[in-house]
Amino acid sequence: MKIGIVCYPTFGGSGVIATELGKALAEKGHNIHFITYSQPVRLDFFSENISYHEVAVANYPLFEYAPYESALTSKLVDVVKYEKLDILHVHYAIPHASVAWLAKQILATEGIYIPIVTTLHGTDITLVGKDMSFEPVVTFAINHSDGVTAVSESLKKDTYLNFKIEKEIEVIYNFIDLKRFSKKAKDHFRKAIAPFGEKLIVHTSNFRKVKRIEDVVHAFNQIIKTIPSKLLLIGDGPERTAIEKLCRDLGNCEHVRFLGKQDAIEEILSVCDLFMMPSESESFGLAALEAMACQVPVISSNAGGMPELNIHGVTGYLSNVGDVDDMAKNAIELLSDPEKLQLFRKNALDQAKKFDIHVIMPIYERYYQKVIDSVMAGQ
Ligand code: GMT
Repeated sequence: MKIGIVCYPTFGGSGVIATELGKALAEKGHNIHFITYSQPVRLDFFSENISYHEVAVANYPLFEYAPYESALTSKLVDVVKYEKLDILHVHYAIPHASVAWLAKQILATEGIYIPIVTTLHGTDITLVGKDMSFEPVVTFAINHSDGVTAVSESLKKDTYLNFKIEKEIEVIYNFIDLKRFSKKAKDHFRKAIAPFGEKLIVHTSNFRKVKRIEDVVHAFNQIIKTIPSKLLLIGDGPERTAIEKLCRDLGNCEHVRFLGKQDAIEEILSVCDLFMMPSESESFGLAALEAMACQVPVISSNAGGMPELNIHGVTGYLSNVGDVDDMAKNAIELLSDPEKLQLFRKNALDQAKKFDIHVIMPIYERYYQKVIDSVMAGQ
């Protein structure tokens, strides 16, 4: 198949999933065209089956806001037409789903019919998308996509709850490349960061409010009173300064390391004992899946799709959003019981294997074919 993929080219979960999916489909022999405003961060190798089309937004003194949507629409029309794409897969509803619909209408005037699949990722539904300033467009674009997928049952439910959706939504879970994300022998790194055998607790995110990183820091503050440990905070974003200040106020800076954005995250995860994800809302929790693949159990909130990934009492523990005491209690219990920790590590890996890219990618392939067939049948 010739597949166009539209996504945010950043470290965000939707961009990572879109890029990894495209890479895996290309490896399988499909022809993949990434259409994004800069090269996707995970698109780090050359393949004869992958092309990258950059969306350049022309600047003009009249534009207070660069018209990204118009530039992307024009680029989609161009790429679909000249590369003869079979299907367009757009990730994150805003603005990609409505842009794809407009491109489809333009192409139809020339007798070209391009099926559109929209994948809903999370905040496009649970946070930003349902805001009045976007809701009518998101509802329309979902209802006019030829296929719609959501990354968890919880996100599917939230979509039906928050929008008037007439379309059937297919759940296709996030996935992981277990070749890359596996426990690596990096003990020298562990010794450097925890020279006295301290336990290592880790959190990775884009440091947005929705991640509730303050809960990680407060829970950690309770944990270090019982268990000598270090906290590794990976990533960067708007909350970073506030979290640094919180550590200073709590006086635990010497035990907290801000590692910033990291490429080889799997190497750091490999030496960690616990992963914390106390998010306010989390449609799936790709970062937790990456930790689990590296045999790190998860202490998380029970928001959104987290219970579909992190199995309470098996791969980690779930707590109500904001229940820092419960998170700290669960972490202390697990860190002070080596046998249980070992069992949870194994369980975490077993659970991660269910989301192996080689299991999930063929589901997308079959879904694309189903959507193409139904669009062709309706012409
Ligand atoms: O909101 C983010 O953290 C980024 C966002 C995205 O779309 O880039 O992540 C969402 O999509 C990921 C991939 O499908 C999911 O694993 C994350 O759970 C989801 N984030 C939220 O729902 C907050």
